[in-house]
Amino acid sequence: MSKMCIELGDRVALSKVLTVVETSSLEVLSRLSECLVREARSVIVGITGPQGVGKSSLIASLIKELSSDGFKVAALLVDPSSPTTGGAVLGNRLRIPELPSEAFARSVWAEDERAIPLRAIASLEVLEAAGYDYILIETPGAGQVNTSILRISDLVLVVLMPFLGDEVQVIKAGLMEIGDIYVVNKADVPEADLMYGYVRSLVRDKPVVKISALYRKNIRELVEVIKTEIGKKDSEGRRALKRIERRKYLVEETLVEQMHRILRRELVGVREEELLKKPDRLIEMVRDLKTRLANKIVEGPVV
Ligand SMILES: Nc1nc2c(ncn2[C@@H]2O[C@H](COP(=O)(O)OP(=O)(O)O)[C@@H](O)[C@H]2O)c(=O)[nH]1
Ligand SMILES: [Mg+2]
Repeated sequence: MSKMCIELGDRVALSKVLTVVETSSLEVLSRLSECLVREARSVIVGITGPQGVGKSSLIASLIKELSSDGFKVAALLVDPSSPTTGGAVLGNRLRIPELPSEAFARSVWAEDERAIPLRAIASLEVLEAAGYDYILIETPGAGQVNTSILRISDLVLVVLMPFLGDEVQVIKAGLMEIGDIYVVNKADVPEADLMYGYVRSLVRDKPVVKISALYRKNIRELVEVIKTEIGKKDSEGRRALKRIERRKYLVEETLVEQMHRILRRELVGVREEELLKKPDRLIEMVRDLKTRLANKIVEGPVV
């Protein structure tokens, strides 16, 4: 095994590799190709839900519980806040105190809260190569439901809590379709029972688990439900299919990112007075940009 592959076993070295992967995803993955695994090794659990419901706290609890079972656990916290302020990034990291020695956690900045960034998907491949049994990935689910979590996760946990107010509309609008397991957090609050009943009535055929991430109540029960649901997915061959879907997403996002970059550069060259003319001129402009974009893609580097 090459030095690079062995280094993935060291948390500090792994962080450095991930930093490089985040800036130049596919290229670095190709350099890592001998470490990447052919068979699915990691169970990827997506954890989504509105801001403040306790997703990060739940991840901290799950890391502890799964680690005590002897599993190697990694967590990726996708964070839509600005990378320049750094506040939330650090905040997310700090909420996981006393990380077990075998576990790993990292924040990934996302410019768009509706999509999972390419750098996070590429990081999943590296974490799988590093031998993690479980990779927990937190994505924000506020406002718009982030359905890209479905494309990359073997299992999706939707986290809710009492007193969601207006967000109940969001839940009705889409969150109730994307989850494999529903988690009602903050069970220490009396009103949690009401929320639990409500969620139960909305998702009749899916498991609903009431927990307290902060006080670590019912985490063991949740872990058992996760294992049962993963077992079902495995027996139906769904995890293998999900892995294919994940790799498609990786290829797709690489191209989308590249096209965006080129397009933004090309648009700088568009004369402003052209944009002030009648809108039928825009069709010509789009046609022209399309040709230029295609040429740039053909001439440019592969990734
Ligand atoms: N009462 C109570 N508060 C909790 C529980 N879990 C998390 N919280 C609190 O809820 C707030 C938001 O938690 P966080 O994990 O950052 O939520 P996220 O935005 O969904 O990641 C924090 O102040 C947590 O301490 C719980 O089980 N009970
Ligand atoms: Mg969080």
